[in-house]
Amino acid sequence: MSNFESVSTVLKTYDQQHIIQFWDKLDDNEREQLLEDIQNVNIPEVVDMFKKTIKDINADKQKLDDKMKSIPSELYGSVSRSPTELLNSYKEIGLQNISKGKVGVLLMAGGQGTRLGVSYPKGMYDIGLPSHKSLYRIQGERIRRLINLAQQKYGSCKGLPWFIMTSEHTMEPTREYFAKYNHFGLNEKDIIFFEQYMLPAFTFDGKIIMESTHKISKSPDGNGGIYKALRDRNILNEIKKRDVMYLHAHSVDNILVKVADPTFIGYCISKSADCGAKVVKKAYPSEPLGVICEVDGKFQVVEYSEITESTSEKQNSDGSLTYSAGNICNHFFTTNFLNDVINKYSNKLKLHVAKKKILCVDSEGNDCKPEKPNGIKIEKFIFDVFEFSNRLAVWEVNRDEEFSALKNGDTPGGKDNPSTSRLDVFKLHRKFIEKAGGKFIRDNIECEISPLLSYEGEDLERFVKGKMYDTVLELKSDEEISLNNCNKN
Ligand code: UD2
Repeated sequence: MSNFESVSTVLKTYDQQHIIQFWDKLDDNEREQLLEDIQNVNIPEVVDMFKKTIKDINADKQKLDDKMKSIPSELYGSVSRSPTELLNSYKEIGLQNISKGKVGVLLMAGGQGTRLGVSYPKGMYDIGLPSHKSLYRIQGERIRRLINLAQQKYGSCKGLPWFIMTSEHTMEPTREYFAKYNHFGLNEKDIIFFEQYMLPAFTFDGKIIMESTHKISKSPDGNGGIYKALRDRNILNEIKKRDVMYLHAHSVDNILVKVADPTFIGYCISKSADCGAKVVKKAYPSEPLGVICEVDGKFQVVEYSEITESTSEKQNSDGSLTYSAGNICNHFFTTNFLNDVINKYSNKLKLHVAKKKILCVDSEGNDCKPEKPNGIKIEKFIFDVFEFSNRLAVWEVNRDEEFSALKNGDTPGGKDNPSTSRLDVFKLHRKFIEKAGGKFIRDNIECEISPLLSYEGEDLERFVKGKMYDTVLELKSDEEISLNNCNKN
């Protein structure tokens, strides 16, 4: 049987023959592309996924809301409620494990950045800091600083591997970007890229949507696609081979992220947790953060898009939000837990559906831009494995020190955009300088500290103590200063 014949038999069995309806009009190149596209999709599996999710499309959100219970804040740890000695002891545990090479970073960078409106990977975005460093660069330099701190404290560091999940759209540009910038001075062998899988979009009646006459409409399978990708791209084995026991997983778009945060890692280890989640207090009811709560006796994250407005607005008697433990896409996993999830539970992960306006072709093969949702996208969420955890550690952090999301393009008065991210960096870094004995003549001075100099405000006294700043302040490492001088000469 030819390739075309075997493909068309499968399509017929699963009622998807429309995928090849324009076959006779395609040239050889287009036919080849279409066949490859179809063969890259596991048709029986995705059609089965559609059947499982279709029931949820119109499901009453109220049902989930009725089952949600808030978690009393005493049940989780918190930076602001912990004494300094305890925080230092967590940090020490984390840093010691980093020095022994037991910690790895899992970066989720497969999203499409649709809301931000850029066509390149979000990690390459420059929010307009004085240094013009991108998100990727800032995160890479934070890893370098931690390696340095571990070396200073324990005499050596076996490495802090960085596992970066990309997708079809972000893989090549990300790789090229890292190579162009010399992997930000990190050891290339400790940066491992892997690609998540894609899922086709469906019409409401279960037909795979065609983006063009010879291309299936596909998008990444959600950040919960990380489990399948870790297994099928052989990354879990790589993690085990390197003897990494703890992973810090986070989103690409938080400018303040403490990559491989030793305090969080130390907290989770000391609680014997198999997985963990950082939270911040939700700022306002409609803030796009999932909330950690209890459902059917288990802690889980309920995503912001999946609860009703009235639930998100619920208040306690003192006026605080009932569901205030805001998820910031910042998680801890032991390698053992990942191994269990991947081997035992990956087929049990929930499938989430979102109705979307999806570009498509009509029955004549003309491009269509729908004005209302015409289909669904299916996604998995990274936090849906919490229900399989034996011990989930929740750690509340201070928003001004650890969370400022970059989601949207700049608009006047807008939220979570390049301007708000930039201002949050300036504010935090001014606080670091002031704590180290420096002063600012005004409180709106732009201030940026290189991650190569300081991870979270440490070691700054020698640069700033007793100094008064009246204009933009960019504190750079010696390496950056000499590189700048070389570039000038
Ligand atoms: C995420 C969280 C939400 C809250 C918020 C904070 C999930 C499912 N939701 O919502 O609860 O914590 O962040 O800012 O975690 N990504 C991939 N592959 C994909 C889709 C996304 O790698 O297929 C990455 C994406 O590049 C980003 C992260 O996952 O780094 C979060 O993705 P998002 O921006 O789509 O999630 P958001 O803001 O809706």
